[in-house]
Amino acid sequence: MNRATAIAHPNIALVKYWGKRDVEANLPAVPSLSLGIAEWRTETTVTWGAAFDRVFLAGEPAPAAFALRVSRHLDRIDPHRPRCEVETHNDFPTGAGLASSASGFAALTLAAIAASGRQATRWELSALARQGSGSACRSVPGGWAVWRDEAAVALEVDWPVRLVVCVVDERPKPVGSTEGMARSAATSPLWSTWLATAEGDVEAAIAALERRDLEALGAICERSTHKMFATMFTATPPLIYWQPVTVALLHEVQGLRARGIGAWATLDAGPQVKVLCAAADAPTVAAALAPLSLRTLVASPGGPARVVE
Ligand code: 2P0
Repeated sequence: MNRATAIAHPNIALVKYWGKRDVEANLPAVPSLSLGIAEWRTETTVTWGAAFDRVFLAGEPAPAAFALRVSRHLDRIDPHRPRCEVETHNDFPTGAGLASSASGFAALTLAAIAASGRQATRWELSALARQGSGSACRSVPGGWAVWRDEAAVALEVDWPVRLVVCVVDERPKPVGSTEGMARSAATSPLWSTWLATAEGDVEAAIAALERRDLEALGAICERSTHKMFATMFTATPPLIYWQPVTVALLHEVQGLRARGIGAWATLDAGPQVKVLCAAADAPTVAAALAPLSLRTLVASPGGPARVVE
């Protein structure tokens, strides 16, 4: 088979990845823990052996920078590869802090390995995906995933929580994550605290998951998020990914908690707010946040990346 299609879901970190201990190898400075999103996906087809290297994004020739990142990733998978054609499609906004590079590099890795006729373990696939984009390694196992160093592994936890995703601005972010985390690491006075406390957050999150303690998990999730943003706000020049409505949504989440509804917010390198809650509370949480958002989606845990044809 020299053509294969793979699907991967984006993931949202509850304990955040922000910073690299090795830029060249793309190894993380901190461990992270994430949850896949079943309702969104990237579908990628790779033809291994074509007249030219060509990359299509949503049916159109991809922008040059995007195509170059894809070609470089294929080179990593096989430095002696033939020219390849890649077609990729996201059913959610690209590059707006909604984890499109996570599902994108996970799907590309699986499709390319399958199209090239090679075999790889899930761990090897995750480690390869990481080299394309760090968070992509967590989209390979999907579900609840922990990424500590070279690759991410699944936590065997069946717990149908929900993430209410509030989209507030679909424009691409002004500063990409890779550049943003390098700036935080180089200039934020809070960086050493961020590094020193991350492992404790992951361990506490795993313990909360094991006892299905949503309140504890939610508190850790908000703490990790705000510590990450503290390193952004205190960078030089400061990184401000939030919009006014982002702050309004954070207040609304606190208001929900004050009314006894378990809801905890997280954000990525963008203005969108994602709210962790129990499945039974998701309609109430979504109804409270929808008036402030462009769109809301109630997301449930997504599975692993997989080859579909
Ligand atoms: C995360 N983010 O844990 C964190 C939280 C954004 C904020 O992973 O440089 O695109 O390609 O490894 O994976 C976004 O960063 O960065 C990200 P690279 P990536 O989800």
